[in-house]
Amino acid sequence: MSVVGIDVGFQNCYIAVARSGGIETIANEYSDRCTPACVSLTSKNRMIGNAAKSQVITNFKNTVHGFKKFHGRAFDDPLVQVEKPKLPYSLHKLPNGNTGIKVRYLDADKVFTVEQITGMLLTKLKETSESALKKPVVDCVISVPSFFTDAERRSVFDATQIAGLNCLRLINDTTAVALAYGIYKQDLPTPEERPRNVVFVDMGHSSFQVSITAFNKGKLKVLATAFDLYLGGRNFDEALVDYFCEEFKIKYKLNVRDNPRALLRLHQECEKLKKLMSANSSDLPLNIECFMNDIDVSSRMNRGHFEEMCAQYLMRVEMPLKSALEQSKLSRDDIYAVEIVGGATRIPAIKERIAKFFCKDISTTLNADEAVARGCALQCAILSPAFKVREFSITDVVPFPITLRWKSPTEDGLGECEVFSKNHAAPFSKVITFHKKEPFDLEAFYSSPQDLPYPDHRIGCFSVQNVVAQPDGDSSKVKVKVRVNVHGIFSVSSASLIEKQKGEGEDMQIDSEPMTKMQVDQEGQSQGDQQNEENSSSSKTVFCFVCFFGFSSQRQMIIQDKLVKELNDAKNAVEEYVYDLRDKLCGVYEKYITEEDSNRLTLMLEDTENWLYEDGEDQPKQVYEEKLDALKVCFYLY
Ligand code: ATP
Ligand code: K
Ligand code: MG
Repeated sequence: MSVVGIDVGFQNCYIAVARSGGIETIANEYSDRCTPACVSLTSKNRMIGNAAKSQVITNFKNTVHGFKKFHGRAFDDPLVQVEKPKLPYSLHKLPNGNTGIKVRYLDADKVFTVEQITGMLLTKLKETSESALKKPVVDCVISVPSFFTDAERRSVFDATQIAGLNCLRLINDTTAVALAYGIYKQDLPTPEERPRNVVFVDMGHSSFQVSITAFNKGKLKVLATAFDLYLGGRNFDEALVDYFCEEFKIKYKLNVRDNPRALLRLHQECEKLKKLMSANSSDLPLNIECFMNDIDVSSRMNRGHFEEMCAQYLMRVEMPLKSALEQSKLSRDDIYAVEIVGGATRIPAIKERIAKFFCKDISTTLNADEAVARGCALQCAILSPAFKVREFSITDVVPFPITLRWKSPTEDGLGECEVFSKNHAAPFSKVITFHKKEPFDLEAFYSSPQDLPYPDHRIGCFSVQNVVAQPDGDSSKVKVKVRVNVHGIFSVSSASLIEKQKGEGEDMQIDSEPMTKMQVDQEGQSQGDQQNEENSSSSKTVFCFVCFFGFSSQRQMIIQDKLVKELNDAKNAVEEYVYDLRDKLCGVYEKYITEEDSNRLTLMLEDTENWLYEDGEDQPKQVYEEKLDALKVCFYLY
């Protein structure tokens, strides 16, 4: 079993693995610990990572980067439409509405899904880890931004499957960082003492994330998260690009924006200049030879001027910090440390803003580039039975509140209830009891669309089937288990009908409006998949069909395929039983059974067979299972 953690960044990916010496980040074949999130398709092959990055300018139409935010997004999504004009490659609307990436590959036009592109990238990262570990890599933990919604998480998860990885957990970036921070700390307060509260700030290339986490010995609990989805290192590059485009228009009469290659080159040079300015406050040169139309260009920039240009971005640093602090209900004095990671936190003005807000020096005890990957590997080590690591419990939060709405075809019981509030502990399972006489549908959606960084607030629709009234006409109790799983994804995991016990009864069914009544049992935190259900004699699992809203992903197809397969298996089992028993009645059983019984059984088998082609043609799985059980019982009675 492999222990691997992967930080899939918008720009940069890192891998950490567990080896005998502990957790370490590993280098790729270019001796680089950073693998660019870049895929380049050519007429002969595909290149991924460093090799692809070197093609960004020469093969700009077919070199794909900056695609992380397209996960789970429709082509018409406002975010996609904002990104589209900035990309050197083309986007394409897929038949299902998703964002496709259009390239020329092996001399043919090809449209890839974002899952396929990330799948290619992950395949590369998998190979890199395999060559470091010298064994196959399957199990891993992968980071996602804490603000990713279900659709985005499911899409990333699909990409891991395309790459042949078994993702044990999609962990939030800042939670991975918190784990990397806390697990080796020897001096954390005991569980009885007041926790140590630490702020984690991660500014990468594309976004800005903040979390406040409480630590005690052996555990961490995220208290709050906040973010700016559109604030990252690339905004600072773009500010410089804008500035020089204007300058070169006047100074050299060049229209840089009309020339994709020149624009990409300017981007690269501006990013270098930005990094230099982090270490150097003096005037710095920008020189690009043969930039456009054989013209060499040159200019200068310094940190002071740069900060003025970027004032609008620097201003936005405070908001998420403030939001996280307010949500955590802590005061500045309760904060033990402010730890920063992510490449863009190296910009001095950003560090200053963060320090100023918390009235505290900021700490850089973690490796800014590798902390996320290390945290992922640590989580993988904790989940892996093959690796010994200190026990450390992680409680994350639900970033966006989730509401469940239910309705039935004829009963007028329409209702809704917020099942997971903002910052509710996750992963977490709850059992909800409904009183119903017929099948019903559950719709899950994010409660506050206005706070959601995603255009569709629907999560999924779940239909609870085969619900019937009790023999005495009363409503049946249906227990539905809902959860936010380890990946931060919501689901309805099971539904069971509780059959009324003799003697039990009247007083628990007194509710006059049975169908609208709903009760939520907190089942406590469940890190794994604990299935400690009802005293099983009285409960029966009812068929629950699942459908996701939003953008059909491979996962949805996998789930549907699985349901269809289970259904077919159940139906085939009935058919096989019929044929098998018929053979045996004329064979091995012949001499043990009277002719009369044999005829009766044969008749029963014939009935069943006819049923399978008529009424039984298209039934829920459970009906076939019951039919099979009934057949078996009939046979044993003889
Ligand atoms: P995201 O977290 O948004 O998915 P990422 O994880 O790929 O993106 P990081 O690798 O954390 O991003 O950071 C990359 C960004 O940090 C780039 O914008 C890069 O230019 C910037 N950066 C790196 N070093 C410096 C530096 N010394 N000064 C300023 N910016 C820097
Ligand atoms: K990264
Ligand atoms: Mg990052």
